[in-house]
Amino acid sequence: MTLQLPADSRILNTDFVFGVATSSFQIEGGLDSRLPCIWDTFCTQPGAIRDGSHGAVACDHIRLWREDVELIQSLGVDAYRLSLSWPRVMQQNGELNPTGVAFYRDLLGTLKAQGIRTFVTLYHWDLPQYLEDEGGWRNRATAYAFADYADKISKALADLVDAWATLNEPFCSSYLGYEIGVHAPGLKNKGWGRQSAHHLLLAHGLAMPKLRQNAPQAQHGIVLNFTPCYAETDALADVAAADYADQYFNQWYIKPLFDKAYPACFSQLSAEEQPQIQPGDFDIIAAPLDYLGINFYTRHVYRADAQQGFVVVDQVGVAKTDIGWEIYPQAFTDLLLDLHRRYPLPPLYIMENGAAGADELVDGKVQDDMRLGYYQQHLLALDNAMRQGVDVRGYFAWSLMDNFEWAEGYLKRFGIVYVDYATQQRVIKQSGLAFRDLSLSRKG
Ligand code: IFM
Repeated sequence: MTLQLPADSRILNTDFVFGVATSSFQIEGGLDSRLPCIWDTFCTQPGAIRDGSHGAVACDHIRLWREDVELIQSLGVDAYRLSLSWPRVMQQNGELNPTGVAFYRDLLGTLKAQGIRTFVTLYHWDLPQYLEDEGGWRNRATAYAFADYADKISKALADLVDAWATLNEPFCSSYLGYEIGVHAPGLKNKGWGRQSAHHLLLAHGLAMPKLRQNAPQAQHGIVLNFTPCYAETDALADVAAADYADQYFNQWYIKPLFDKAYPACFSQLSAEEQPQIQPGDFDIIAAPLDYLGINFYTRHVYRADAQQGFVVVDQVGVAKTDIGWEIYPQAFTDLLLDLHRRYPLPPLYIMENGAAGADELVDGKVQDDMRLGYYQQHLLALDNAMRQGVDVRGYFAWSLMDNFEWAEGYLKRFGIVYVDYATQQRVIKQSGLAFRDLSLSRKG
């Protein structure tokens, strides 16, 4: 099976960036060569990770990175999106860790030497534990620590990075980590979730001018995830419920970047739940962006609920991925068009899109038809949005390879490359082969 796009699709233009993505904690391992992070701690909490696993080895990328670069090269993609491990490159005294910096210089240098463009995220959830011990993202000082880290590491790697992103999915870091506690550091307090979100956005805004100054030739932005919110019925209450959820889960993270304000749901929070905002914060947060990264996987359907305000309505009898997320590509098109209408967007990159599958290696092959179908449908949905005027410059598959899927441990496989965790053997899945063929077909 192949991935097919209409011959006149702009996705097929050679200047459209095709890439694969990973993150540090999910693939690196190498726990002994860096400081502990909040996920190391979270993984020790009984019941926090579904299979009781941790990231101590993961895909052992810290040892196998040369082979992994060859793998990326063999996929025929233009770009690789990775994240830096903050606790690998910074020491507690605020100095860079030369060993950690050398690792990324070697990795990025090798990618560049192979002609692969480098998209680097500074924060994909692995906060140094020593900062969490001081309050983590609840503490305003963490935003300044992040800006300092961004400053130092962007100076050290400036010549090797094509695009910097400050944060990946601040929704997950704040809401999942500090508000409902299903991700590290596992805290459950609405006010802490909102305050953490504000400090994350502040951290982004503080880092942007430093990135721009240290790497003027690179592009600078942030990566946000969106789960579009649909009302179950046309009833006013359901429509209002979906709108509230959209403000709370999606617009909260993008509106301050462009409008210097939180959405209207802010005023419905109690005084303790409202984040403390200092004068000038929104001016910092709304630093100009060269690009906006978008991550999309699924949608949610909402119903009004007398007690909770809104509830997610499970969709029965519809196609879902192995992690239980509905496959609904129309929401991808809808999302892009909606953002395009609401905000003065810079060029967009789809930084993550993909599906978890119950993959099995049989006779040296992984026949992941569901994932292949998912990519096919979502590339068409993207093409549809681009035809209606949305300026999208690139698309990254999540993920290059199976990896540590956070609270799901190693149970959920998102890779277009299969990883046998017992042997660390990598096998390109059928979706990966199709992705390679599509990417190479653009180059004639
Ligand atoms: O694996 C994650 C990734 O780290 C962030 N975005 C969603 C992916 C799938 O859950």
